[in-house]
Amino acid sequence: MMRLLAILLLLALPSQAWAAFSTSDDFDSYGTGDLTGENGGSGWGGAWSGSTAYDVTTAVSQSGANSVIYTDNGVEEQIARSFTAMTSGIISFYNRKTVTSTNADTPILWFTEGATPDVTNRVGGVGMSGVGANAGFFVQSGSTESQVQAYSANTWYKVDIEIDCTTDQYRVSIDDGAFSSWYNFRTTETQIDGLIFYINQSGSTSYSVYWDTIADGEAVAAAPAGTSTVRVYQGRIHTIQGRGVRY
Ligand SMILES: [Ca+2]
Ligand SMILES: [Ca+2]
Repeated sequence: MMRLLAILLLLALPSQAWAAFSTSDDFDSYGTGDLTGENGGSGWGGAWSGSTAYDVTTAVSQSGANSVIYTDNGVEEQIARSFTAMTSGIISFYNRKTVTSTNADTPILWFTEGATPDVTNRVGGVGMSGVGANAGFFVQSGSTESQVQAYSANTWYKVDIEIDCTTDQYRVSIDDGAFSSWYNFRTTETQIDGLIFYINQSGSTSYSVYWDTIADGEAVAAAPAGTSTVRVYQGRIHTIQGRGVRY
């Protein structure tokens, strides 16, 4: 009886408490030009909103014909979008930069919490930097930065950000590699509900940065040769957690 009661209690937990990232956009339904105002994909709470320096382009793409390009213009700026709130799960996207220079601006994908996603309510994020000891993909929590791994110019990388609002931490995997250590959110949060493509204006070298294929990391995680068992195992754990079973 106790076991039955426990199962019934678990089934009765509100699904919102276990909500995962269930949002996607491949930018392929848009015309070229300004991204701001575009409202495709699924799982979002409104259109892309922000700087007209972010454009849909066919120059290079990771999926379909289109990606998003930002070309350096020496200004700190952002474009943002709200999505259906998540409490745990994996935000997956692809990122690419034309230079590794120490003197180029730093693009960062921030995840946020708040009615309007903005750099002021950033919670954590992953950037591509050429600066100092943290050159490469790096995570940022407040003013603390830690390198995840180096990157090569003009190469698409898959970035997975695993969110955990129970511990107020996140971790990162590049190209389906091992996850980083867990890093603290800047602020404690009950949910995450927005993201930003952000440019931290810090250098003078001209460059471009691209983003493509935002998706649920659990749904799109391709199994690299020889490691399929690991990837399937991770996916199963998340599915089980989504049904409220504790370990
Ligand atoms: Ca534009
Ligand atoms: Ca695409």
